[in-house]
Amino acid sequence: MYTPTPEDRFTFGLWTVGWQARDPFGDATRAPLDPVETLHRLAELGAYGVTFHDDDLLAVEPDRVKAVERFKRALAETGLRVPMATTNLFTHPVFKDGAFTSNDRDVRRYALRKVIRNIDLAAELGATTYVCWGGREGAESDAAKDVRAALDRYKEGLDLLCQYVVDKGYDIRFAIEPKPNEPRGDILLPTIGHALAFINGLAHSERVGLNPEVGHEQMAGLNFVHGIAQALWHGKLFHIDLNGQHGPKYDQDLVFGHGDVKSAFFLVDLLESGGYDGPRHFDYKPLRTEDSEDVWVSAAANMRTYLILKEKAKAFRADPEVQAALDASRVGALSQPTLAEGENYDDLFKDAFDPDQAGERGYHYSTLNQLALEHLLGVRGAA
Ligand code: GLT
Ligand code: MN
Ligand code: MN
Repeated sequence: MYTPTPEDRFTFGLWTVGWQARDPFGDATRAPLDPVETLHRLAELGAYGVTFHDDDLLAVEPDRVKAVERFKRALAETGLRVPMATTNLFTHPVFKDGAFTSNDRDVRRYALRKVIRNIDLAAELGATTYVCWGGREGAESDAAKDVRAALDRYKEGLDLLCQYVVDKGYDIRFAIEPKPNEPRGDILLPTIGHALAFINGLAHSERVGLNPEVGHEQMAGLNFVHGIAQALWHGKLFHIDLNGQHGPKYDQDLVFGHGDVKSAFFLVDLLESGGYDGPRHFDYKPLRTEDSEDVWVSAAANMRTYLILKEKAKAFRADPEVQAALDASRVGALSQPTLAEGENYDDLFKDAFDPDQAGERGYHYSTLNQLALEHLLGVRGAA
């Protein structure tokens, strides 16, 4: 019943299951993973597709032409799709001060060439989303970076890349992935809100949206569900990175639902009802303690958890007690415009209203919250 199928549109980055678990304090604990094996294992588990950075393809085959050929063959064998691709602009030392916003102009030009080369492959493989995670775009000292100039260069880079896909006639949109810090002390476009504001100033703003990641907003103490709701409200939720995080600390990239499970529940509830029809993309890291077989156990856990939460959210919405509680809390009443058709501000003054009385009235949100929790804990019935 919780067995995923391609219709669920679950996707994984090659770099997720392929993470060798090298961290700042320790060496790799797992051998490199062949992307061809990844495709076969994910297809067996019921995934819909994979995503990749240009350099992920080189995990076991250093020759790019051969690596791409092997990858394409495995895609054909498994039927997996590539809805999204991205560029590694963070591992090589050349990007230590950033890519599009490095203080070194030659680095900025090299970064753009690296992206353009991989956009051609992304288009060939049918990807319609191109993610830009600017992990190295930032600084450790406020003296080191002229942030306004950096934003000019960030805009210049994205404007140029948009122009490139327009000129080539590619059906590709860009999705900026915000993150507050790590690996840089402070990263530019740190949250969904910063990125949304930045997108407004771009030459092709309609072609640029967001790829928010659960853990990245939660690292900043922000409410991910609210962030996603606002991204949807702006029509900018182009893609999503699902994972888990325990509050403000280093980026944990846990299995989806293995961090704040109540937030994961309301996120699935929103995604399933809020008009998002893109892939459900997992950007997690199998724990460093796990062996090469455990990797596939954790991959499957992401999808299973999503499907469980989807069922729980459906049951929550269908529960008559929940519906009565929603009415009692007047949740639906917020959708009614504050002024009636034909009214203007003068009409506001015609209301007979007692603020003291209204101030006494409860909203009964604890009841709603408890009902959600009980659905999650499995003590209330299925849909
Ligand atoms: C990197 C980062 C992720 C981004 C990937 C896309 S790379 O693993 O931690 O959050 O989504 O570049
Ligand atoms: Mn992350
Ligand atoms: Mn991510």
